Amino acid sequence: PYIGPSLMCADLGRLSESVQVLDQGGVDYFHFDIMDGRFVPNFSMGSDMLKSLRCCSSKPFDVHLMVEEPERYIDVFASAGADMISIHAESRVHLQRALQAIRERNLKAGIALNPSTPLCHLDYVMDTLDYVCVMTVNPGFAGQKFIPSTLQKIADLKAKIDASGLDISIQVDGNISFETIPLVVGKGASMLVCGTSSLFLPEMNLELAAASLKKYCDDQLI
Ligand code: S6P
Ligand code: MG
Repeated sequence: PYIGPSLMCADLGRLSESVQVLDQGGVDYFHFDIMDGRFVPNFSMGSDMLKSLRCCSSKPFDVHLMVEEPERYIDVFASAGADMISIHAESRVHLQRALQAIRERNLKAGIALNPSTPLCHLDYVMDTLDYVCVMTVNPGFAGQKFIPSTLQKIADLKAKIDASGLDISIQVDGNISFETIPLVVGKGASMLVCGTSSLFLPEMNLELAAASLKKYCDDQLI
């Protein structure tokens, strides 16, 4: 599975240093959580932060828009240096138009789904979709508990993608830990969002944490 550090969980005062350490440590992409205080009751990062970190890594920058009216922000994140953007199906959005707008900027287009949102929201837009971000916690905060019913959802999504014959990746976001990684990967997830549960650990420096997570993921037989 691919490792994507959730940068809102990093030491925000030393963000560029953390990105460099993680880049060298062999992570596969970087996950940026964007919140507007409306779609979720919190704030996190913005496009200027992404832009100023662009020089620290050439790995893909993945933007998770937890905002109402995400279409308004596609251009600003595309110009800042995003490579992939996911929008929430539950936000105020014309899904197909937004996905198409992301792809027209030559970025990968994703849909994020809250834990209770059914997969039928993907119907009719599968052909304009590169990845699905399955939220395994309710969005808005790091450090929450894994919601077990999302495991069946990942399995159902994998079956749906396989039946479509399309090339769509499954990303999982929320309490992705050494305990939950084998479970989600076993159900078909290939992109992990790694936050306080697996990578940004108070008792371990980032270099060591990245190395042990990478070893753990490389050793996964599934
Ligand atoms: C939360 C956000 C996530 C978190 C990540 C935190 O709304 O979308 O990307 O940053 O899930 O990871 P953890 O391990 O603290 O749950
Ligand atoms: Mg996220």
